[in-house]
Amino acid sequence: MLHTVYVGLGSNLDNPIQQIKQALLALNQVPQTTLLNHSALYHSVPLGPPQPDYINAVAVLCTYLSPLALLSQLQTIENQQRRIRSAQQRWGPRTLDLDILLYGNKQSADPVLTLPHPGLYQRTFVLYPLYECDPHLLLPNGQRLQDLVSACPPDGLTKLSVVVS
Ligand code: A4P
Ligand code: MG
Repeated sequence: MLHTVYVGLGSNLDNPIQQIKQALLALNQVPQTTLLNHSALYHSVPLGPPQPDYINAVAVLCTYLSPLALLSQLQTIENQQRRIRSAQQRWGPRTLDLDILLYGNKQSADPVLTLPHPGLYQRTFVLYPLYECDPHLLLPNGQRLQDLVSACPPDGLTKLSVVVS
């Protein structure tokens, strides 16, 4: 069955704009998956420990892959872009972070793949690019994305005019 998936992209190391562009190209190559659309790139101040500013975006995919198979594909892309995971530092800097924000209407509290992504509800750098992709989106719990956006002023977030072809 075909599922619509929203993926959050983030980078704050080694030329983040280039990292996000490269990740969008890689998402377009994932098997049994089509990249339908993506938001603009956004500059955002970091959430978490002091670290460089981020570039964030959201991509819309449709896929036949299961949630875990898609997660594995995303982690492969992170590794290809030399993502180094630090066991000590949560929310630390990274060349590329790919999070599954929404996988259809699936809801799961499994820590291996929590759906929707728990950070979705209050992070400006997720909500605004997601809203750009689908302003009428309803979350699996029935909440309107538009209401979350209205409750979350876009502090520290700047939409960039960089062209991603
Ligand atoms: N995992 C569980 N649910 C999911 C999901 N929905 N999508 C598991 C992807 N992965 C999910 O992830 C750790 C584990 O989470 C994975 O093995 C997977 O099984 P990770 O990518 O290795 O670690 P992480 O990204 O450091 O952890 P976390 O808690 O997901 O970090 P966040 O929440 O992604 O925060 N500030 C700005 N401005 N912009 C950012 O993008 N990002 C972070 C990272 C911090 N500050 C930021 C930004
Ligand atoms: Mg992550």
